Parts: sequence; structure tokens; C-alpha cells
Amino acid sequence: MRILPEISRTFGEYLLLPNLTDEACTPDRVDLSAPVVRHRVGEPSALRIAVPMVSAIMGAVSSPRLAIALAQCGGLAFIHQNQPIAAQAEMVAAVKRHKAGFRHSDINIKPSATLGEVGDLLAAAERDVAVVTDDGSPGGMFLGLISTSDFNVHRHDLGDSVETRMRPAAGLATAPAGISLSDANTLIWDARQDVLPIVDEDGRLTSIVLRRDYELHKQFRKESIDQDKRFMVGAGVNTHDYRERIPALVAAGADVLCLDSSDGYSTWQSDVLRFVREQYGDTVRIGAGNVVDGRGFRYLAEAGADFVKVGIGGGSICITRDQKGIGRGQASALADVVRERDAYARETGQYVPLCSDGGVLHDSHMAIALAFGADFLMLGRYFARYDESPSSLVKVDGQLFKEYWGEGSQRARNAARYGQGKALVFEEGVDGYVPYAGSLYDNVSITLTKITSTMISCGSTTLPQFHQTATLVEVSHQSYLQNREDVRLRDRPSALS
Ligand code: RVP
Repeated sequence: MRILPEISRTFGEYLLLPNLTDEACTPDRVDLSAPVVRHRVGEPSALRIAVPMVSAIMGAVSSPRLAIALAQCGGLAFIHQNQPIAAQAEMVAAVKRHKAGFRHSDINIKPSATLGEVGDLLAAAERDVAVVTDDGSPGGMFLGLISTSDFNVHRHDLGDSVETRMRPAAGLATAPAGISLSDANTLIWDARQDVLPIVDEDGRLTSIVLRRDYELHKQFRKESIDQDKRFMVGAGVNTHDYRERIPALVAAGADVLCLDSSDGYSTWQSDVLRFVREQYGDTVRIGAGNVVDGRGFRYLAEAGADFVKVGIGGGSICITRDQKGIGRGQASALADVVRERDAYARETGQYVPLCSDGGVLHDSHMAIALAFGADFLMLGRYFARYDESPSSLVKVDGQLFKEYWGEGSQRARNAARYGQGKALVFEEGVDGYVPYAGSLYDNVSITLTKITSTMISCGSTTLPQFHQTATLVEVSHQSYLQNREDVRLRDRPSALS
């Protein structure tokens, strides 16, 4: 037995001291891009993201819809592996099909359907426009568009057919398959349409272009896209069925894989990494983890991991520390692993990026994690709160929440992640709710502005510079408590009396 001299500390126990901010340090110069996979020191990584955020490998978080939205913002999602191989591969394929700009039309209706039916369809999908095709399929004959502004539940009979209120194809602009994205966008603006249907020579729908995508593209400009301009997406794998799962995910087009395990310091992970190198060389990229110290990092880096994920027990829905007594405060874990990453880079000339996974409760924790040396962050709770996550929106006492459950909860029963054999015997996660927070696009944009602002105060314009120069200070227990109390009084003024 040995006891480490340091205390296990979390992000909330640190603050950043400002460094000198000079004229070169302006928001437009801040570059938050990060390497995702290992590379030679001084050379670029083969896979980079403009925004250092990836979504957690969780059923409550990473759906194709969230993956597309996050890639549009410059991050990357990891589709979860706690589902049949074919289902996971289809989710990956759905993201890859969704070519930037040209969307597979997923909200379609027949002209004979009722206004009530199309209303329900749009409400369930949280969309405004449906495409009308003869058979209601995404590849049917294009007949028109119907949007929420074409009918009103109080003015129109919901039993009437879609045909009575749709805008027919004859009065709409369409474009032939093969049109360039920039020409399609010009047409959208000229025709003042929100949707531009792309049709083949027989009049069949092939895809659609949305005005909102154009606006998002202009807003974010740094989408995560592959060489064919398709959105990038990652996928989780486990140490059990990897011989079948990995080939299926690679065939579906996954850009990067990640071993999904609560404790990654194991020979099973090394076996999977060897399998990938033997089968695919460096053409398939795979991260491993999770680890909480330098030994775990070194083991996985030497076994060939493309990035290493850090964190045990810090997830907001995680009870592993209570159940098994295993884990480490996320800040201490990162500090230890960062030291080893840098030593490994000096010795081998190979930089293996670190992903800090879990434990981000406030946006400021993201800045602290990056200051500690994380290259990018994996977030569960953060993304679960948004429209784009796959979980249900529920109202409790007039307040909106999204469901959010851990992979080790009875609901997910992700036995492969917790090494509990074929079935989950005891829970390592909880099933709960997170306050609903609206659109991913709006929130990511605000969060990035905050991180940028922190970096400017700290005199940094790039993440490597931030890693080098950030100055952190520990917060005393007394000031931590005072801060909590300030927040309590601010949120509930009645507590003052
Ligand atoms: P958070 O962002 O704090 O919600 O944490 C998300 C992370 O928590 C995931 O990426 C994963 O590592 C971990 N997790 C997922 N499920 C569970 C569990 O049930 N214990 N933990």
C-alpha cells in the first residue's frame, strides 16, 4: 500500500490569475483549435477540431442530431456503443450522409395526410417545414412544402388534407442534383424560401438545402468536416465485441473511435489497440481510457492510443467513487497525466492529446481544465441540456428539464463500460434530470466567448500557449464556501431575510 502525498482536487478548487494582456491578445486572434490524434511534436495532427469540445459517449447525449449540430459548431460527437452494432453504425452513417449544406430530407409527408398529422410530425421533430412527396418518402416525387405558417390550429380544420394548405411545387424554386452549394444558397435567398428542394430529372427529391444551415455556416465557419465535406463523427467501442464492431463503424465512415470504459488501465484496452494497428495501421484512429494517473497514460500511449481520456468518478451522474472507492479529483488527475504526456513527448517526439472527461459543472471549469493542460473536453451534462440531445423534455413544477442518465444506471445498463460481465450487477450511475437550456448553437457560442475572454485575461491566444503560461491558484475552503453562499443569495434573494 502507498498513499500519495497530494490531495485529490477538483476544478472548483482553483482560480486563474490574469497574465499581462497586450495588443496582440484580441478575441479575433484567439484560436481554440486542438489536436485530436497523436502526431509528431512540431507537426500538425491528422485530425483537429476548431472547438475543443466533444460529446460524451452516452445514450442520453450523442445522437446523430447532436453530432451534426456539434460538428457544425466545430466540435465532435462520439456515438455511443451501448446498442447493437448495426444501430450504432446506422447512426454514424446518418451523420456522414448529412453532407454539409445538402441534407437528407427527414421530415416528409404525403399530400393526403391531414393537417393534424403534419402538425404532430413537425412538433415531435421540433421543425417548421415538411416536404410533401407523393408517397411521403425522402425519395418520392416532390409535390410541395408545408410549414407551420401555412396553417393554424384555430383557423383551419385539422382533418383537412395537407394538399389543401401546402405550397405546390409549381410556385417554388427547386434545383437540380449537382448544383453547387453556393449556387443553391443564392437561389434560397433569391426565392425567399427557407428550404430549397433538390430534385432529379424525374422530379424525385434527392436532398434539401436549408437557409438555417447557411446562417449557421456563416456564424461558425469552422465546421468539423472531412475531405469530402461530410461532417466528422466519432464512435465509442468496447473491449468485448470490437472485432465485429470496429469494422462496421469504419465501413459506416466513423472518423475516429474511442474505447469507452470507466477504467481503461487494462490489458483488454491494449488488445483492442493492437487489433486496430494490425488490421488498419494508422488509417483508423482510436483513443483509449479512462485513466487518472501517469502510469495509466503511459501504458495506453505505449500501446498505441491516439489520444488518452482522463477521468474516473467525476461525471455529474457518476457514483463509481461511492460504489467502488475508485477515482480521483479531475484537476489532480489531469495535472498528473499532463506531466506524463509532456515527458512522453520529450522522450519519443510523439504528442498524445488528452481529453478531460467529466466533472464540468460551470463554463469556467472548461477554462480551468484547458489551463491544466487538457487538449479537449468531453462533456455529458453540458450537452444533455440542449434541444439537440436525444432525451425527452419534461416539465416539473412549471420548469423544463431534460432527462439525463449515466451509462452505469439501471436505465442504460452499459455492462461493457463497467467491466461487470454480461449484465450490470450494481449501479455506477444515476438516472436524473438537468435543467433545459435551449439550443446547442446559442449555448456553445456563449461558452466559447467566455473561454476566449478567460484566455485573453491570461494573455494567451492559443491553447498550447495557455497550457504553458496559465497561472492557477488554490481556493481556500473558506472562500469556496463564501462563493457558494453568494450564489445562493443571488439566486434566492428571499434567503437574505
Ligand atoms: P459530465 O459531463 O460531468 O456529465 O460527465 C460525463 C462523463 O461521465 C462521461 O463522458 C463518462 O465518462 C462518465 N459517465 C457516463 N456514465 C456514467 C455513469 O453512469 N457513472 N459516467
